[in-house]
Amino acid sequence: MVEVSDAKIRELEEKARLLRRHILKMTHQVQSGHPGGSMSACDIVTALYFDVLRVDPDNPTWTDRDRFVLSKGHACPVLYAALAERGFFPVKELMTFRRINSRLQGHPEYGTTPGVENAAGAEGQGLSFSVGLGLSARLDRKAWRVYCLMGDGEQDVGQTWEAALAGGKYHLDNLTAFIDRNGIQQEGRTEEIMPLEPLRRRGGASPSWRTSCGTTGPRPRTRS
Ligand SMILES: Cc1ncc(C[n+]2csc(CCOP(=O)(O)OP(=O)(O)O)c2C)c(N)n1
Ligand SMILES: [Mg+2]
Repeated sequence: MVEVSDAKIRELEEKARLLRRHILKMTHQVQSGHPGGSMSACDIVTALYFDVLRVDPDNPTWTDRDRFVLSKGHACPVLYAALAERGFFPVKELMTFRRINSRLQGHPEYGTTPGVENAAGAEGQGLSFSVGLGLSARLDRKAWRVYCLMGDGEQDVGQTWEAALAGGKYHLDNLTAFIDRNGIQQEGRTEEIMPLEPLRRRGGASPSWRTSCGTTGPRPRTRS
């Protein structure tokens, strides 16, 4: 268990608020995109980019960087907002989101946007990609880690379970996977469309995965 100070938590909460503001502005100005799935992932992405990931905005392709794989690519506004605030490109570029010729397209493209590690849009592929990355780090005897963020509706894609089985089989202790359990997918509540519970017991589909559940979300600002 990693200890995080109260001051750091307050700093991260403030940063997450800032990212949420960016997400609203980006999707509102173009009247397009997925603000909901971006908002629900905001605390996870904030914690990763501002406390956990070893990345270098001045050298986005640094060989030894940690890799963040956004499997639910439609939530890229949160990724772009985090990358901009972390210094990978100018914050003002966020307002080009989903515009023609922008580097910030509606689904992330590898090689187009500094800091983006995978192409995504068709749900269900990110964990397989992450397993491959984890295996390659191990083969190269590298210490970098892989963090993969998936949606809960995305668990309906069978490929995620195949990837989880493979990750378990190979005991990939350099891979951390998140499922953003916001309870909703495009056409309704996850439990109505394809029930997932008990999700925790199914976690990783293999006993080799250590699983834990947490709650995220903005807390009301306290006056001091
Ligand atoms: C294979 C595939 N099928 C359908 C879609 C269309 N789609 C875009 S967003 C979305 C809902 C995803 O729900 P979830 O994974 O729970 O994401 P979140 O709630 O975090 O936005 C769907 C079905 C897609 N992108 N890929
Ligand atoms: Mg969802």
